[in-house]
Amino acid sequence: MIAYIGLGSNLNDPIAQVKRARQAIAAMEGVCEQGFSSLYRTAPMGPPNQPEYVNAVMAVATERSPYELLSALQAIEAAHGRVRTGERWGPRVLDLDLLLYGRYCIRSQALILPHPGLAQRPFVLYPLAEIASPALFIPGHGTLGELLRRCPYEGLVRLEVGDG
Ligand code: PH2
Ligand code: MG
Ligand code: MG
Repeated sequence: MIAYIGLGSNLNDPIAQVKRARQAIAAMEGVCEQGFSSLYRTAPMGPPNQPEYVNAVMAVATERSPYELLSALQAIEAAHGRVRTGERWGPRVLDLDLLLYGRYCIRSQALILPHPGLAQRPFVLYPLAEIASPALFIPGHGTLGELLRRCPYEGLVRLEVGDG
């Protein structure tokens, strides 16, 4: 299955956080990196009195279930110093979001797929568009190309060209 993961950080050297997280994900058992976007510096969504984020999107091929993937991502967040404060959309050392898992639609306590918010967030859609086809189908929303047309390129600065 092809899955897409959103990476974000706005504390403690965000660029290094995102790069380290990429290595950790690529090293996971049953996961094979398929692509990695550029890094973007992005305006914070949510409370405005927080530093800018660095965001990127990674594609992986995986044999692991969406729940296994989710808990492995949460373990990486914790290992990389993520402390869950409970503040909604507040600053964080590392945020790893499972965005898409093939065409799965899941609505459980632990996991919602596609990731809610994916369809409106420029810091997800534009990096995703670097490593996925505009024809990528996003259940409940249509194609990536359609979503991009409705999402202004706002608050994004591309930092480094991806090598995915
Ligand atoms: N993540 C949040 C809250 N706000 N803003 C940007 N620009 N990028 C993020 O990844 C982000 C955010 C909570 O996950
Ligand atoms: Mg997030
Ligand atoms: Mg998250």
